[in-house]
Amino acid sequence: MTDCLFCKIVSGDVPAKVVRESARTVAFRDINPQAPTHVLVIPRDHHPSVADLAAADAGLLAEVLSEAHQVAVDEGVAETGYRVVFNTGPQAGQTVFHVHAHVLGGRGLNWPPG
Ligand code: D5M
Repeated sequence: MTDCLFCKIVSGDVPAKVVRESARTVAFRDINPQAPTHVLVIPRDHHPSVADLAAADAGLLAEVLSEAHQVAVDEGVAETGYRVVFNTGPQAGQTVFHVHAHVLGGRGLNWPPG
């Protein structure tokens, strides 16, 4: 999609600190980090939300989750613990409507989240 911020990161038109790539996914540092590790994992293809991705391509959703775990390993937070979050819809705080997994770690994370 031409007016999608994360599609522009995939195409290289908007710069990002990419930490990991696969044929179908890109992982990059969140511009407003909420934890010492805060990386976003996205599919290269445009899907607005995790619900849309699950319906359209469950295999790609599994790959996004696998890449999220590999980010945690690469960042050294897999052993201590990390969180993978898909904000879905405005009330959950989704602001960018290209599905993205937040990978958060490197500090204690409260539950329930705000
Ligand atoms: O999360 C959207 C996230 O996207 C939010 O944590 C900020 C991040 N963001 C926004 N613009 C950029 C750029 N240009 N680079 C990296 N990260 C970015 P949501 O769950 O939709 O609220």
